[in-house]
This record gives sequence, C-alpha cells and structure tokens, in this order.
Amino acid sequence: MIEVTTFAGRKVALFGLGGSGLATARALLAGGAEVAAWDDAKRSRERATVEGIALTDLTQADWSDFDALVLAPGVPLTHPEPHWTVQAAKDAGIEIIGDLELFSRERRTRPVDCPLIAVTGTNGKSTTVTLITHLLRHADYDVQLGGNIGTPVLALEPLSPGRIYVVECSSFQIDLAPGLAPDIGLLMNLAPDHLDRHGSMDNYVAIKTRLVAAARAAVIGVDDDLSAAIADQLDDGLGRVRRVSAFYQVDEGVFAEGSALYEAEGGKAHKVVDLAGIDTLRGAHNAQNAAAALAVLRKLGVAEDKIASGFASFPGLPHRMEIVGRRGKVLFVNDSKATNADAAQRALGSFSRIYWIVGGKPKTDGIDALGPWFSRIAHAYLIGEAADRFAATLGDAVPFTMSGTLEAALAEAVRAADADPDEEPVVLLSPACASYDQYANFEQRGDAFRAAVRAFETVVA
Ligand code: UMA
Repeated sequence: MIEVTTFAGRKVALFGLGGSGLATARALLAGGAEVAAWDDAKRSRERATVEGIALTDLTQADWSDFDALVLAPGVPLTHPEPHWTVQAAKDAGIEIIGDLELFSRERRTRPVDCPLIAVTGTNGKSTTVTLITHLLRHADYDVQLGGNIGTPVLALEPLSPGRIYVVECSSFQIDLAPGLAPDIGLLMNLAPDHLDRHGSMDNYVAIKTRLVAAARAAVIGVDDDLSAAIADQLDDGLGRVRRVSAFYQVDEGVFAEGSALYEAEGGKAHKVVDLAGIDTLRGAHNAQNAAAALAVLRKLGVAEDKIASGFASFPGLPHRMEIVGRRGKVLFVNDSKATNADAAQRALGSFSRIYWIVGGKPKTDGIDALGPWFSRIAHAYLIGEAADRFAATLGDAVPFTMSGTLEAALAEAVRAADADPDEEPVVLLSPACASYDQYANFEQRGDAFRAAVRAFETVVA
C-alpha cells in the first residue's frame, strides 16, 4: 500500500467504496487522515464495514468540516449530471480529487526517484501497460502495474528508489487528477467513448490530452486524426514528443512496417525487432501496442536487444485474443473481452480462416459494422439473445448455425475446423456482445470457453 500523507491530520470525505475507494480509505487512514467514508449502495457500505472502514453518513454531514472530497472514478463528476456529493463539495468550496491525484501528490512529496509511466487512450491500454510491465521486468526493473487495469494505484507497493510505476489511466481518473505529471505519458489513440460521462467528444479529448500535455516526455499514437493533431500541438521540436504508428513512417519515434518495428531518430530509421511468429502480438492493433511499448522503453534507455527478447516471451492477456489451445492445425482463441463490434473487429482482422462463435447480450449497434471482415469467416455459430438479430445481419453473406450455447457452438466449430484444408483454421470466441444473458461477466464466459476447449484434447498453448 502507498500511504497518503498529504492529508495527515485533516478531514476528508471519501465517496464510492468499490475496489479503489476501499484502497484509498486504507491509504488515507494509514497516512494519518480522518476519513468520512460513504457509498450510495448498502451492499458496498456493508462490505466496507466488514473491511474495518468506519462509515459516516455524508447525506447528513456538515461539508464545511472537510478539506477535500475524494471521489471514486465511476461516480459522475460532470455528466449526465454531477453526483450529489459533487454538488455538496462545490457548495462547500472544497476540492474534488481521485486516487490518482493522491498518488501524484505523494510522489511529489518523497525525495525518491520513482518514474511514473501513465498510459491512456481509447483502445489497447490494458495490453500495452501489461506489455510495458513485462518488458521492463524482463530487463530486470522493479515495476508496479495498476490503475484502471484493476489494482488500485494506492494498493501498489510503496514508493521506493528506482521502482517504476506503470499506471493505466481512464478518462474518469484523469478528470479527477489535476496534478498528474508523469515522467512518460502515453496516449495510444482516440475514438468516441464514455461520452455520456464527459458530455462531448471535445471534453473527452481535452481530458485525455492533459495526461500527455503535463508529461515530461510524451509518446503519442498518430494513427487517428485527433491524436495526430495533439502530437502536432505539443511538439516543441526539442524531442519531448515521440510519435508511434502501426502504418506510417515517423521521423521521431517508432513505427511498424508489416510485422517489423523500427525506431526513427531525426528521420533515420532502423529495425529493432520483428514480431512475426509471436502469437500474443498478432494484428495491426497489436503492432500499435508493441510500437508504443517500444517507444516508452527506449525513452527509458532500455537496450534494444533486451526489449526484443522480451517481446518474444510476452504471455498476452487473458480473454483478449488469448490462444487457449491447438489441436492439429486448428488454433483456439478466446476473445471473450470483445463485448462490442469494434473490439471483435480486431480479432476478425487478425486471422484469415475463422470459425466464429458470436453472440450474447447484444449492444445497440450490433455487428453491422463488421461486414468488411465477413469474407474471413468460414462459418458463424450464433449463441445467446443476439442469435436472431445477428442471423439477419449475416444473411447470405456468411453461412451460420443457430447453436444457442457456447458448448454446442464449440462442438460444431471443432468438427468443421478439423475438416478444413486451410493451413491454420481458427476457432474464435469473439462475441461482440455483453455476457450477462448467459454468464456473470466476460471473464466467466472466457473461462468456460477455455475449459471446454481443453476438454477437446487440445494442446495447451
Ligand atoms: N457508486 C455510488 N454512486 C454512484 C456510482 C457509484 O455510490 O453514483 C459506488 C458504487 O456503489 C460502488 C462504487 O461506487 O460501491 C464503485 O466505484 P467505481 O465505479 O469507481 O469502481 P471501483 O471498484 O472503485 O473501480 C475503479 C474503476 N471503475 C470505474 O472507473 C468505473 C476500475 O475500472 C478500476 O479497475 C479500479 O477503480 C481500480 O483502479 C474499471 C472500468 O470499468 C475496470 N473502467 C472503465 C473502462 O475501462 O472503460 C473506465
């Protein structure tokens, strides 16, 4: 745990007692703050009590007693409308911050050198922070990984000299961290997301921009126009901005050409690594993730050969294009995390002969946008509530079977893929749907797929 000493002896209102709220409560208490903790949900309040966090009913509190409101990232700050605690804090004239801000302030108060690599963007954040962490550990660095990826930042190991913090930052967290100033800020890409919480695309972009604008060194993916414009805007010509592209050559930074990654300096490029044959880094989106990770590690001064050997041993992330087995030439891929069409498109774009298990609880935009990838699908197996609707979308373009359940779909897909003369047919679970109609969450759905695949005597990948 990272003790928060910057509120020692002061009184703080803490709202939202999920994973990050509980970690924040412990960190504030350990650092000597007085914490008034509350949550709208009875269940969360009960859990906090079980965990030894004393409650204060903030609906009845005198807010002039508090020095700050520390808000969990999932609680609306501005849109669709400010949460009632936000209004109370504003009326009392106290600051509203989150756990990332407390972490940033704590770093500033300690005379130890703990580099912070903060990563944001719409897609690919989790893979990239995991990859950066893997590469750094492979190069024998002491690394902590946390933030939006799951482990609350204040639950990480204490600040100590040389320890590097790799932190995935959501727009919600950046919005609550006005003092965030990472040593290296990485902005992966930008596409519309969470607009219900930020009111407009302009607001969302402005929040994400803050992370790189305040960074000592900024690494920016330039494959979308918005991010490319931010790179241009921040580039002072003095080397603070490094650009990353999966498609185009850049003058200062890292770019991919096919499966090879090149580092460019002053317009001159040299090859650092070839990702061909690394199953966990297939596809153009992974080329962007890998290029971004390479740019960050080079900025930290890690040797090229160390980075190259680290890529080869990257185990990937569970449920994200996770290779869960092989049987003869058939590859089995668990992409259960793909809960919408945009995410499923990444997997469909990464393989050429696909037996596609798809469906679940559909999102409003369905799979209409996936038309350009239909030619890669040998057969689709439809499951869950979405089956009828997706059948209508596939129409005559893709042969399909109404399988109903994941297990039935897998059995049918295995039979067909086994008989396919292709070099590497892929049985892919990439549902493009939420899981809630048949599973508690996407992790449970992916675990069920993995277990069912193993029952087919596949070789564990
Ligand atoms: N709550 C209220 N009133 C509200 C809203 C929430 O009382 O109006 C309470 C809930 O009852 C619950 C608590 O707030 O007790 C939940 O807080 P939270 O939603 O901030 O969730 P945490 O468990 O603290 O998890 C948060 C991040 N969640 C969100 O940003 C929504 C986690 O990211 C993150 O992993 C974790 O901190 C550790 O840093 C999750 C996420 O969905 C994975 N992120 C979004 C995304 O990736 O798209 C941004």
